[in-house]
Amino acid sequence: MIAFPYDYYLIGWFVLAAAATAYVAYDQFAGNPEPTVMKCGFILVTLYMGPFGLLLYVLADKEPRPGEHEKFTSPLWKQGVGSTIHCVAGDATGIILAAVVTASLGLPMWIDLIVEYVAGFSFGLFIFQSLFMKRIMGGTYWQNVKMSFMPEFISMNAMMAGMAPTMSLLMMGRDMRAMDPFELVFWGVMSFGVMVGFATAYPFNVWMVKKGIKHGLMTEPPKPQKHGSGHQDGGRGAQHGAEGPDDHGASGHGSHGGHGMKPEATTPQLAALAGVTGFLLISGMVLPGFSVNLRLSARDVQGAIMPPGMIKTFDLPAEAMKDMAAVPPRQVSYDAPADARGDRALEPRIENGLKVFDIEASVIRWHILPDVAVEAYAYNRQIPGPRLELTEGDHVRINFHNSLPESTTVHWHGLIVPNEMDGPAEITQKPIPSGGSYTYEYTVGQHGTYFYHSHDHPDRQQALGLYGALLIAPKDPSTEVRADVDYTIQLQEWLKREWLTYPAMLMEGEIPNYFTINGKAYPSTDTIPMKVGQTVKLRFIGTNNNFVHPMHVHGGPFEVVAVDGVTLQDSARYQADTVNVGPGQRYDVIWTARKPGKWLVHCHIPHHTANNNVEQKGGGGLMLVLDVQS
Ligand SMILES: [Cu+2]
Repeated sequence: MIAFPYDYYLIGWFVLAAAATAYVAYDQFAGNPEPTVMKCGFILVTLYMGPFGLLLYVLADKEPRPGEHEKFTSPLWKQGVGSTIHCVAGDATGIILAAVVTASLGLPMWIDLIVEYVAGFSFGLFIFQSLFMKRIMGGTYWQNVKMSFMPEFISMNAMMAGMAPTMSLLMMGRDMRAMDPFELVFWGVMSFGVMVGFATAYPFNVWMVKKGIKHGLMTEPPKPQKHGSGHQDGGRGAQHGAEGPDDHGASGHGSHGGHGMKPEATTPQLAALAGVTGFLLISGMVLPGFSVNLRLSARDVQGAIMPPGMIKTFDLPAEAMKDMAAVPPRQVSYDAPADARGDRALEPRIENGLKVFDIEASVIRWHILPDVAVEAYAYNRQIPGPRLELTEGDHVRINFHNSLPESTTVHWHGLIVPNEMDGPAEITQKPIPSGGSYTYEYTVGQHGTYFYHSHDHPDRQQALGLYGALLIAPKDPSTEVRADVDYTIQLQEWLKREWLTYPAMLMEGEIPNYFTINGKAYPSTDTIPMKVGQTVKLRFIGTNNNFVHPMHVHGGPFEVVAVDGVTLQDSARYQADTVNVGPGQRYDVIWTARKPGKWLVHCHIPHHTANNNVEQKGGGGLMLVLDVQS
C-alpha cells in the first residue's frame, strides 16, 4: 500500500537491490574464483543490502584481473568483510524467514525476537557454516558444528544486537505496516536491520579472522587442477602452495581454508567476547521494550499507522492504536466528487404506514476543500449523513447496513426510543459486524433539532464522519418557530496530515487541523442568500467530538428559541450573539437580516477558522456567510 512518500523511495530501493543482486549473481558465476557458498553469501547479502552489498563485492571480493583474486582479497579488512558476509547471509536468512512465519502466526514481538535469534543462529550454524562449508573445511558434519559454534555464537550475537533494536523500534514505530510481511516497508526494515547487523558484527569478525578462528574470503583453485577429484580436500591450501613463497605471510593464515586455520584466540578472550556480545544481544532485545510495546503482534496492530506526534509507550494497548490510527486509503470504496454536498434530505419509502429509510455506512474519500480530501466514514456516501426529515408521531424504520471494515451501531441522539433501539454498542445491542445489518424501528414522540451518530467507538467513527441531522416537525405546524430560511449547521473537527486522515481527538498527535460545517471548510461552506428584513433559523448541532465551539453571528443579536430540541417558552427565549455549542448540544436561533452585506457566522476560537493554520479568503474552517441583499 502506498501511504507515504517513502513508499516510493522503497520501490526505488528494491529496484536497485534487484539490479545489484542480478549483477553480483551474474559476475560471481561468470568466473569469480571462490567457493559456491561464498558466491551465494554475496548474492544473498546483496539482496538484503542492495547497492551496499554490491559495493562490498566490488571493493573486497570481485577479482580485478584473472589470477589476482587471492592477492586482492588478502587484506584483513576484506577478509573481515568475507567473514561477516558469510555470517550475515546465513543468520539474516534465518531471521527473515522466522520473522515472516512469526508475523503470520500472530506471535508477540518479544517471542518474535527469540524465535528469530534461534532460527538465525541455527540456520547460520547448522546449514551455512557446517553443511555448506564442509566441503572446504573437511572433517565430519558434527566436527564442523563443534568448531563453528563459538565463532558463530559471537558473530550472531553481535549481528542480532544491531538488528533486533532496529527491527523493534521501526516495526513498532509510527508505521506498523512494518510488522506485516505483505507490506513493502516490512522488507525495507529488514534490509535496514541487516545493514545495521552487518555493521555491528563486522569488527568482531575482523578480530576472529585475525585470530584464525573464522574464515575470511577464499579463492577457489582453477578447475583443471592437478588434484583432479581430490580438490574437495583443502582446495584453498593447494592453491596457496602453487603460488609460491612470496605469498603474504602473517596475515595470510586468516584467509586459509579448512585445516589451514591456526586458532590463536585464548579461552579467556573467547569467553570475554562471548559474554560481551551476549550482553549486547540481550540489551538489543530488551532496551526497545522500555519504549515500545513488545507484547503486541502483527495481528494485534494490523498495520496501523499512527499520527505524527503521538506519544507511544511500552504499555500502549493495540486497541488504542487501532482507534487512533489513520484510515487505510485502500479501504475507500467510493470517491465522492469534489463538489458533492452532504446533509441531503433522504426521501422515505412508505410501507404499511411506516416511513422506511435505508442507511449504509462505508469508507469514502470526501473533499472538505477542493484540494483537501479526507478518508472518511460516511452514511450513504455523504458527510454529514443524509438528513432525516420526520414529523412528530411518525413510525419509522431504518434498515441499516454496515459496509465499514469494523463493527458499528447507530444512536438517535436525544430521542425517546425503546432501549434496544437506542444504539450504544455492548450496552443495548451487540455491535453490528462488518457486513452486517440491523433494523431500528421506533415511533417519534418529540419534535425539534436532533441528530444521529455512531455509538461504537464514536471517538473514531463519529470523528471520521458518522453523523447526520434528524429534523422533526411538530404535529401541530402552528407551534413551529418559523423563519424565512431554515439552515442546519453541523460541526466537525478533522486531522489530515501528510497523505493520511486520522480521527481528530484531544490526544497528543490527534489534535485537529481542519474544521467543517456540513462537511466543508470555508471557503467551501455554503453561502446563504437573504434579503433585508428576512429571518433565518440557524440550527447549530454539536455533531463534533472535541471542542465547545462559541458560534457567533455578525450583524446583531439573534434570539435563542430552542435548546437541545426543546422549544423555549416565549419568556425563556433570550437575545445573544454567541452560543457555546458543545458536543451533543443543539441551539436553534432566529437571526434577522437588518442591513445588506456579507455577515459572518463563525466559531470564535480563531484557530478553528483556519485551514491547517492557513487563512483563505479571510478565514477558513468553521465559517460561513449570510449574504444579505437590500
Ligand atoms: Cu471552535
